[in-house]
Amino acid sequence: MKSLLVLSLAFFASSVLADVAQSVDIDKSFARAAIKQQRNSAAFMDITNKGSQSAVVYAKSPVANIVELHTHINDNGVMRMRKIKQIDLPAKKMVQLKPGGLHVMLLGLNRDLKPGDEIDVTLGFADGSEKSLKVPVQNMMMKMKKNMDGHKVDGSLPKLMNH
Ligand SMILES: [Cu+2]
Repeated sequence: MKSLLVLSLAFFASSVLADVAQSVDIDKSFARAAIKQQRNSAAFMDITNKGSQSAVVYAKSPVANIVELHTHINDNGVMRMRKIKQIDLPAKKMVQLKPGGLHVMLLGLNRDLKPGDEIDVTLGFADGSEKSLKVPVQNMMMKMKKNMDGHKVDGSLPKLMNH
């Protein structure tokens, strides 16, 4: 009888606790267009965490062979990309993934990303939950021009990093 009570309490607890995917809102998502020789891209978005402290611990997408979480660091005036283990999501805060900052790196694209396309991106959170997104592809040549000039390849990253 006692074990039944414990079991039902456990079930109750798991059914009322919202997972991270449910307490996170994604806005303004977009991915950078990449055609022809461009085999890399990146996805950006605003992530609002309405729940308690968590993190994005991985991302995946069917359009890329490798998907990594990246940030930029200022290395003596040169902005360099760095792979990071997770993107922290503080409680009740919005975290912006944007050009020149945090981003979801799409490496080894297996198709062109044309402006107007929509790609599937899935974010995985620290609690094991996942959120699937439809991310619109945008042409960012104008927007990115300034940023691209300083977007240098990090020595520890694979050669296919060419933007
Ligand atoms: Cu990157």
